[in-house]
Amino acid sequence: MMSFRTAALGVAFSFFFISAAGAEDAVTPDWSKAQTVEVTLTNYAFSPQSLHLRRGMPYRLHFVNNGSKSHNFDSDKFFAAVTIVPEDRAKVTDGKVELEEGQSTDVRLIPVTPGTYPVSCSHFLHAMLGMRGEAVIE
Ligand SMILES: [Cu+2]
Repeated sequence: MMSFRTAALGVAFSFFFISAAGAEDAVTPDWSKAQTVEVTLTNYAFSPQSLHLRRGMPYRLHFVNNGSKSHNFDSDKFFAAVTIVPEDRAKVTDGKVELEEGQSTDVRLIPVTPGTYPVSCSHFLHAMLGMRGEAVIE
């Protein structure tokens, strides 16, 4: 038979887990409800050229390289102004999302600091040929 002490501990643990789960819900956004925004890279343009995001909202940025060579979405200032989910952080290196021809990837993030951040492709001459844009956090 369960002692009073064991039963009391069980109740205490139940409360602990319920409150822990509640706290988790409060700080973790529901990524299944994140808005997907497609960002397409081609030779030699970004679409949209001006990416508009709202501060505090969860987004899934879907980067697609439809060009015939490697491109990247290079904006260290933009990536410094957002919080990226830990699982997706490795997809951004040195402030860039690098994509081979035909490759795509998702980066889930929450914009934090409002501002207008320049975006470019850092491959040789690509910015000059038109791969320039901006990311705006409102
Ligand atoms: Cu490029």
